[in-house]
Amino acid sequence: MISQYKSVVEKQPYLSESNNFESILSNEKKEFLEKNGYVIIEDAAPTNLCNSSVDAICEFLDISRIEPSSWYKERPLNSIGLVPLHQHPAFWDIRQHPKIYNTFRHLLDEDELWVTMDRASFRPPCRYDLEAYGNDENPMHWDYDFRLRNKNLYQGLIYLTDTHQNQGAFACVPSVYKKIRDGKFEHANALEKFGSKGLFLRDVMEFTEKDIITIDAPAGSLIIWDARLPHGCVSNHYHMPRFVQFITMFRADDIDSIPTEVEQSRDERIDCFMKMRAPECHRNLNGQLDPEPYNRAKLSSLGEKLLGVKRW
Ligand SMILES: O=C(O)CCC(=O)C(=O)O
Ligand SMILES: [Fe+2]
Repeated sequence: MISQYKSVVEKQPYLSESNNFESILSNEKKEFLEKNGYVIIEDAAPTNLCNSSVDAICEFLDISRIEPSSWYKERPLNSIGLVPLHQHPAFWDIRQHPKIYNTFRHLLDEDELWVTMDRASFRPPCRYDLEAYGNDENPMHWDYDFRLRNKNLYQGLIYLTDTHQNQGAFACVPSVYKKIRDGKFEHANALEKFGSKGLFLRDVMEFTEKDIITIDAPAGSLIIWDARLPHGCVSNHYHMPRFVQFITMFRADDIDSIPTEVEQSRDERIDCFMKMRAPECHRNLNGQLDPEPYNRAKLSSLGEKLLGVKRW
């Protein structure tokens, strides 16, 4: 399975766009994120790059984007649709896109960033006649123990196709985020149950569907959320699959800004990239190919810095 994919990104004029990042993540959007725990940035990733990432996922999973009979295998790789693919050049073309960088740059108020070499998600519509595909909900949870952190931590994903509210959309509980942010969370004691794999909201408090917001947005939208926001995704009851690429950025070489669970040294990052391997924290998933059998991405000057191979 050698990809025919050719990287489309040439050297990026990201510095000349640097004065313009206000238009990508406006101050209103930054305030919305602070107020609600999440924000949607439309048009962050161009449609052609999103389509290339969808193609990469389809090739990896051996499915067709439009042919429902190809979406359901005897057994899915896992129950929540994670696609263990990381170094595909299509993923890198989104990671090194100047708009995405400038969004995080404005958000974190920092020029020197590293990007995560994160995976993707494919979730076809639920099929109740197939036990393995009857429910693909990812229940509300936190991934990182935010009590251990003294800096804001943001997570993110990109909708690679238009995503309807019922289409396995990203979902979250802003009311809980607001209480945590304000130091008014009544169930703080129950957070003692936090483990290295995160914590489900249902193990901390009771809540109902009405507390959950589901986010529909067009292809190319970047959704960023604060790690204090309980989040997950609803089951896909639409007629089309959901395709997502996960992505976030951290301050380069700043251990405090990176959760220990996903922390990597500069050398480890470069090694993963050069050897086409998943970051260690994402290894050994069902269906993983190690190394990933694709051509290595062609990095722009920005991409080289976001990886760490070139110093900022
Ligand atoms: O798939 C989703 O929409 C949510 C994924 C999630 O929980 C995460 O990226 O931490
Ligand atoms: Fe999560």
